[in-house]
Amino acid sequence: MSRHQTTVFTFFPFQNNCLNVSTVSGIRASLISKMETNFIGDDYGPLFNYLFRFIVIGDSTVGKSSLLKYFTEGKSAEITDPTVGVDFYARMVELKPGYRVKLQLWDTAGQEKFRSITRSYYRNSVGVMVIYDITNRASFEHAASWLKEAQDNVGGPDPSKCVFTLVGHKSDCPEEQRRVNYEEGEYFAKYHKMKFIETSAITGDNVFDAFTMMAQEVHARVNEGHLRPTEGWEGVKSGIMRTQSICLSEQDFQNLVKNHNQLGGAVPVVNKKKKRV
Ligand SMILES: Nc1nc2c(ncn2[C@@H]2O[C@H](COP(=O)(O)OP(=O)(O)OP(=O)(O)O)[C@@H](O)[C@H]2O)c(=O)[nH]1
Ligand SMILES: [Mg+2]
Repeated sequence: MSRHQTTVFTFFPFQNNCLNVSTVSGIRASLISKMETNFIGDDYGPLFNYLFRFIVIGDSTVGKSSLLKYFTEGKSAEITDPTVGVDFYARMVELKPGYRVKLQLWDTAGQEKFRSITRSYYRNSVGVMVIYDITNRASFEHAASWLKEAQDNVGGPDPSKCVFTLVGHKSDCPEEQRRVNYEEGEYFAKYHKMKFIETSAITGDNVFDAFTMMAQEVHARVNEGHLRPTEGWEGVKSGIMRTQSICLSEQDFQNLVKNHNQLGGAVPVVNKKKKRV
């Protein structure tokens, strides 16, 4: 049986703002292709590829907190208190196999007295969900002013590229309680170039789709180059990688160190130890 010496070393997890993901991905890709025969681990997926921040707005009692609770916890609370100021939720979604995006979700108070607090949260959001209650006509009529406030306050490299979604909520309610037709919501959304969906935090209908639809759209705009992680803006951030282990021969290890030094030492190489295989 042949025996040869290998070197195991680890890439520590890092944040993209410390180290450029594309640089590291490029180095890692070329490394892996060069060292194919020595590759022993399968823990190469990132923890998440991107982080997107969304904000959820709309009149009080339309069901914003219930919708977010259902999306992040799989259930809605039986009794809900009005949100005071701003609340925060998070959930990971997989946009395609192995491609994860972390969603950070700001839940805002619909009550007028909190308006000045919630207004400051638009700037660092890349996605805005405007919610109305399909059984409450006034909440639909106020959607235009919520949308305008969001459009005036979102930030990022190109605020016009932020993604807006209109959500008609409480779709579980009986038809006789409905005060806003599906077609009216759809028309409003089309007119304002928004996505549209009806949801329920009682049955869970379309809850997951509402958020993933918006995440997919943000991701498409990131891919097209319209949106990107930008210093001083929290709407889109690059992801975090896992700790990774690769097993290399001594010769490959020496080559890597040489390349690593030529690249200005971008890849942290630690935990060098000898291993017999
Ligand atoms: N039938 C039905 N009721 C819902 C649904 N979602 C929420 N509710 C009810 O609507 C009421 C208000 O829900 P919240 O989630 O607190 O509303 P909110 O928009 O967060 O209100 P604020 O925090 O004051 O802005 C509660 O009584 C919920 O139980 C739903 O999908 N269907
Ligand atoms: Mg609330």
